[in-house]
Amino acid sequence: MKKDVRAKIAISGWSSSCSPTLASERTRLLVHLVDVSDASGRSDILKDVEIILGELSSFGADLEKKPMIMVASKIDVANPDKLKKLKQWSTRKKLKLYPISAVTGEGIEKLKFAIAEEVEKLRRTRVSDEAEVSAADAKRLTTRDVEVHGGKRRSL
Ligand SMILES: Nc1nc2c(ncn2[C@@H]2O[C@H](COP(=O)(O)OP(=O)(O)O)[C@@H](O)[C@H]2O)c(=O)[nH]1
Ligand SMILES: [Mg+2]
Repeated sequence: MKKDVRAKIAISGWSSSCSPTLASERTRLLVHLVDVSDASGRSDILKDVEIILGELSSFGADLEKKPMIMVASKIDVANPDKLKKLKQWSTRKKLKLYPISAVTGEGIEKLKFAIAEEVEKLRRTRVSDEAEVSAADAKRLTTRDVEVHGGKRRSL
C-alpha cells in the first residue's frame, strides 16, 4: 500500500496506549469519512474506501464488523462523479451516507444527530443483550449448584 493512502483511522477511545482489541470493545459505531473533492489528488475513490476497510480488518480486532455510517466530505467542492460512485457503493452495501462540508456547514447538524441516534440505538441493543444474559444466569442459578470464584462449587 502506498504510504499516502494510509488513512488516519480516528476511532473514539483509541489512544496510542490502547490495543486494537480494546479500541474495538470501546467502539460502537464507525464513521467513515470520504473526501469526495479532487483536493486529495486521488482518483479512485472506491479503491481508497476498500483500502481503509482492509486496514480495519488487518488489526484483527473485528473493527470491520462494527456498524458503520459513511460521510461524503467537502461536498461544497465535490467531484460529481466521485460522489455518485460513493452513493452507489453505499446503497449497495446498505450503508447510510451523509454529505457534509466543514466550510459551509452543510449536513453537519444532520450528521451529528444521526450519530447520536445510531449510538443510542446500539447502546439500547447492548443493554437488552446484557439483560438477556442476566435472565439466562438467573435461570442457571435455580439449579442446585453454582460456580463460585476459584472454581469451587457450593450448593445453593
Ligand atoms: N472546501 C472544503 N475544504 C475543506 C473541507 N474540509 C476541510 N477542508 C480543507 O481541506 C484541507 C485539508 O484538510 P483535510 O482533508 O480535512 O485534512 P487532511 O486530509 O488531514 O489534510 C484544509 O485546507 C481544509 O481547510 C470542506 O468541507 N470543504
Ligand atoms: Mg484530507
